[in-house]
Amino acid sequence: MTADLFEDFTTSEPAQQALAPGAVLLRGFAREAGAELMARLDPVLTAAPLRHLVTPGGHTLSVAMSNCGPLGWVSSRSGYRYQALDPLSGRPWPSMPESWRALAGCAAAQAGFDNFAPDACLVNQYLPGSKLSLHQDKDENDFSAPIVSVSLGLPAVFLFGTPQRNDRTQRYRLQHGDVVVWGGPARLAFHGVAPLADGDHALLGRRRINLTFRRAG
Ligand code: MD6
Ligand code: FE
Repeated sequence: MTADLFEDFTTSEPAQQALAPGAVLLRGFAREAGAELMARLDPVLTAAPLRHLVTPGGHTLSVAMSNCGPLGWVSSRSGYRYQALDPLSGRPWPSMPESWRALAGCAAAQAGFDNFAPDACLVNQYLPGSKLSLHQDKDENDFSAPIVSVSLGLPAVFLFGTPQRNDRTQRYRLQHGDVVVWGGPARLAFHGVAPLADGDHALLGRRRINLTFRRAG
């Protein structure tokens, strides 16, 4: 009761918002950890630099991507897949920082998915204008595990629908520290990110970083 009143008077939106059965937005869940999470970013990106992947259809993604953890998601003319080696270096992806893994596990548990053990973390960098078209995350072998998506830096508009491509999508503003978890009946929901608006974030400058944790293998 007290907590509800407190929330109502301090923010216009609840800290935890159901997007669909199996999908929840945890507002500010990673805000306190944000600086620690960001401190682990440079070493990951030094070992496995951000790159613009090409889709099987021949388009170049406006979002720059890298990975850490045992498996990494890659796209090329020959398809989408997870692989243990970075095609740029021929070496394993850098290891997943323990604080990242822990944060993802806590967020999953908060959303009702216990024992989430991600083996892949996709790092996405959005610059002003970068966008991600509506898609499903369906290249993983294990759909019983949720997707955990952590937003850092500039705010973005996240589009979230259902497992049917033609259903309406809802729009949610994701801010620094927000975490979205989707699994169960929402695991194959279509989702995307609208073109990033320009801005200047105190910690990250003119960009948005999204960390997406999966159980791929
Ligand atoms: C987001 N990202 O940036 C959501 N999926 O908030 C994704 O859904 C996503 O960034 C697959 C590959 C890269 C992504
Ligand atoms: Fe996705």
